[in-house]
Amino acid sequence: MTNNAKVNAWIDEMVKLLNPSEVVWITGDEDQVEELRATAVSTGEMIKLNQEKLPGCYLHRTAPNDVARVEDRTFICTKKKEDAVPMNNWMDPEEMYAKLYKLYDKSYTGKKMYVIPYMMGPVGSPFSKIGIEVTDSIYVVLNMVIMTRVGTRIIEALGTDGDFTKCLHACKDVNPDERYIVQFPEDNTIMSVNSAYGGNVLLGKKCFALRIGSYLGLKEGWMAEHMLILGLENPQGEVKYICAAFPSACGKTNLAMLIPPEAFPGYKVWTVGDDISWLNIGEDGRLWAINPESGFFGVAPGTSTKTNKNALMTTMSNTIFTNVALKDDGTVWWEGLDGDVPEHCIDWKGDEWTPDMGTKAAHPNSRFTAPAAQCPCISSEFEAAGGVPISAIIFGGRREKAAPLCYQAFDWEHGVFVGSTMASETTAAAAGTVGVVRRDPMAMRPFIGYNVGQYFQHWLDMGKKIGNQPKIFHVNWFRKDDEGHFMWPGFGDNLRVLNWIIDRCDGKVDAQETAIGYLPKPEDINVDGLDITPETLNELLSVDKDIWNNEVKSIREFYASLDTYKTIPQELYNQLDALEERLAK
Ligand code: OXD
Ligand code: MN
Repeated sequence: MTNNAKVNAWIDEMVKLLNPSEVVWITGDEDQVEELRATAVSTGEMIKLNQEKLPGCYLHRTAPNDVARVEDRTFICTKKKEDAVPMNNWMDPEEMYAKLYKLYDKSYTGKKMYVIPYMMGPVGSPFSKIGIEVTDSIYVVLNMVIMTRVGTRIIEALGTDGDFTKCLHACKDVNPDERYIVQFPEDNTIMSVNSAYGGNVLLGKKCFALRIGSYLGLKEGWMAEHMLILGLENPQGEVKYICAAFPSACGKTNLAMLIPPEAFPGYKVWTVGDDISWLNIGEDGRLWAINPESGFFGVAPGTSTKTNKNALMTTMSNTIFTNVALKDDGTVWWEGLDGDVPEHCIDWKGDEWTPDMGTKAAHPNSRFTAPAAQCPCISSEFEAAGGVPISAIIFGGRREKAAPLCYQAFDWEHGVFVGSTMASETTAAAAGTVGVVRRDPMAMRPFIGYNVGQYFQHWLDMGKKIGNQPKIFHVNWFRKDDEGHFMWPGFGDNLRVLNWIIDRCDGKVDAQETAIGYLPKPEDINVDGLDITPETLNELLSVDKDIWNNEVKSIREFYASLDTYKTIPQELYNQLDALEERLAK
């Protein structure tokens, strides 16, 4: 398939290790992909859905113990421990390789070995990178075909001498006690074993595009971030691009595909990406973003015509659904989808389900894997080799109380401080307790491929190199009143806040200066057609000093917990002191 000696040597090594019955190179040709679908259906690995209503769509169920990313089983293995901890689990690479090689040993016996050459980023972009994933799972192959650019054209792009990220996956028996998701950044290598759930096994996504990507970004002077990318077009036809980092399952896909409310005629949102951005400094001194992925691996529950019509439309064909419910008519269902709750379906575990059972029909982290090109609002710049120029960066999380609806950082350095202290209530995207507040710097907590203090320093250093810096903002769509109701409608109405953000970038609107940053003046948020009282809006745009004094304490503790190797930049401690002083005034 290739005359790249490095690829061939690695594949030979893998064949010896794994002992497959056959090696199958993924060419990306439709005939081959169709044959794989048919095989997966014949073995029960996938269920063909109603092809009249959902052409090209399939359903897959994972093992009930294998439904989310497993952060406690995810490791960054670097020669020196301090290059990975304290935010990551660490093990000495030699020790980890020995452990893993034992687990992989002959694990493909009697199975085929699929070799997927793939590219993260548009073909032809100087910012794109190549990986090769070896897997024993057709489900992984079919997902990678949607989520990345795969096949012969990537082998051609790699050439005889090109470098690639080595990605090895084996389902084995999905034993959670021997499940490992391991990155070896210094060897440009990823190894995943004993899982078949998306985020753990589609190795181009979190493992490569974020963990290995962030490490490469540090070495090479760019950034890999857990950010959506959208273009906001105004009625004059001008498009401004925004990146936004929210933790997993906090609405990145929804914001990326937002449909403007009626009060904003002539506005449009164009989707460039919904999860990951790779950011490079352009010759013009601006920050330019590409989306390394070519599909959406979105959370299904809660997706409806009301919350995200564009996502729903994207999934109407050629989509793989994972762990959603199967309706009697061969279509799919999940909690929060439009229409009536079905009287009967097969739940995500494959069992009979009726509404009176009181259980969820779809797993809360059930997903759709859909081609980005099918999105009705996909940006014309989606395949642009140079990416799109970023005007604003937004950080945000789920906070019931602390964070106001929106505020702007005073400058880049303060923005890095704001990002580094981000906090959010946990969701079902990762295994573990849901709903507890945890600090999630830049929404990258599970994805930084190296030491977090160095990562903050990299953000500060990049700021110095970007001549024309994007402005940095923080948003919180999830503020609740004392009765526990959401105070802001969210979804399409978030455009009202994006519009203020772009106006700030364009210097068109004033703001109130507060201890935590610049807040919108209530009259500058267009609430036409919205059922919201002036009191609620004022409260959404207020800063509670008691809460923020507690935040200061909690951030101090957080920084201390990260600073075992004294890597947290002094600038960030200075920012914290300055915040404390402003609050005391
Ligand atoms: C994702 C995640 O799948 O962040 O995007 O978990
Ligand atoms: Mn994500």
